[in-house]
Amino acid sequence: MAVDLFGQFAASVEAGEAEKAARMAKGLFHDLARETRWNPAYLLTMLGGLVEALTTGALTEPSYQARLRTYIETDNRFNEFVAWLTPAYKPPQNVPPAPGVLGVADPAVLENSISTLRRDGYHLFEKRVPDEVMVRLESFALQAPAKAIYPERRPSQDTAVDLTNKEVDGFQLDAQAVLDCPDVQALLMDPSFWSVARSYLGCEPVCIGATMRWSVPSARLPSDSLAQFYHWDAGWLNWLNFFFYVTDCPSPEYGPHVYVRGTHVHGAKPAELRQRFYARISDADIEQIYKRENIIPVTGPRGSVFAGDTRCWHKGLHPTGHHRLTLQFSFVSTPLLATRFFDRKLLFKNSHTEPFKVFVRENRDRFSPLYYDWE
Ligand SMILES: O=C(O)CCC(=O)C(=O)O
Ligand SMILES: [Fe+2]
Repeated sequence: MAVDLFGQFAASVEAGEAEKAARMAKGLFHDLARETRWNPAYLLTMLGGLVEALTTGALTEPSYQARLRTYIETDNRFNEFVAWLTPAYKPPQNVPPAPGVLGVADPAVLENSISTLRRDGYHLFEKRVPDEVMVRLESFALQAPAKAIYPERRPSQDTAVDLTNKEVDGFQLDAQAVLDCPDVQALLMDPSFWSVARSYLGCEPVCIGATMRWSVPSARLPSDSLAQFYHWDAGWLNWLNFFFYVTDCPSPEYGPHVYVRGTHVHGAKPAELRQRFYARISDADIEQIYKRENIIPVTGPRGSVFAGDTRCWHKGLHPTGHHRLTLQFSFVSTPLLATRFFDRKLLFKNSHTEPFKVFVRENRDRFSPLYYDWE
């Protein structure tokens, strides 16, 4: 694979992209040199991690840390460089446009969503998932196995979802139960999410999973475990998330997702914040650096869908008045050098719907064996 990648890389250089490649490589090496003072330990552990991931599918803690540091210390240039290389060995499938729930068979709709994503890092789609699907997902999420998320320092615990429980900040639904839900399977087959992810990532995307979470209102401080402080995600090389509001989220008391527009790219995060490494950042720090009009809460009725490159600063606002239920799909350009999303592989089961099983079998590359297995 490495040889093939090199061949493809050389071909794209020959195809006249040499100047761009050189510019990107120069920027990357410049940042690496400045930030790491060429500390060979980082670079070697990272390369070792890549070889390890390629051969065993595993990513050890030191290689994960090295990859994370390279991401931060090059202020995203490393990831941008890999993103540029990825289509050479994982070209996007040439799939005929299909509308799906986002209606992106219309090229103007697809182009608009991609250009907004590139500029802002986020895009809220005009089309919504039909109400009846969200109603079913909500009832599923009220009785599905879940872990309660407690305020800091109290470990989470397997419990039934109880939105009246005043001690909890939220519930994380069991990932396997989420995949077992036929409505989730139907949405995972919907071509519009794949189209948007494919166009944004420029390669054939891999879906690493679906998560569902309740956030529960309280007068307490925001929850770190529920990502209610500003942060950027860092688990993968390049990715795109889709968020669905399964319950209404019309205003701040419902705890909408908030992002800082345009902060997914190189140069958008000041060194002073990056140097805190992978820390949660206070509202005051963000508000001091970024203009108010660029700090965007995403509000909308049940069924709203938005895509986000969560390299942007973002958080879920802590709800003070109403609970909120979200479904999230994560698509990555490559699962290589990625953190495992869940503590175990998710299983495709015989009990899953027939169309979903066919979809998975026909699209094996979209569901990496690093993340999934058959029962
Ligand atoms: O719940 C939200 O709106 C934010 C979730 C998030 O940022 C995360 O899980 O990393
Ligand atoms: Fe996040």
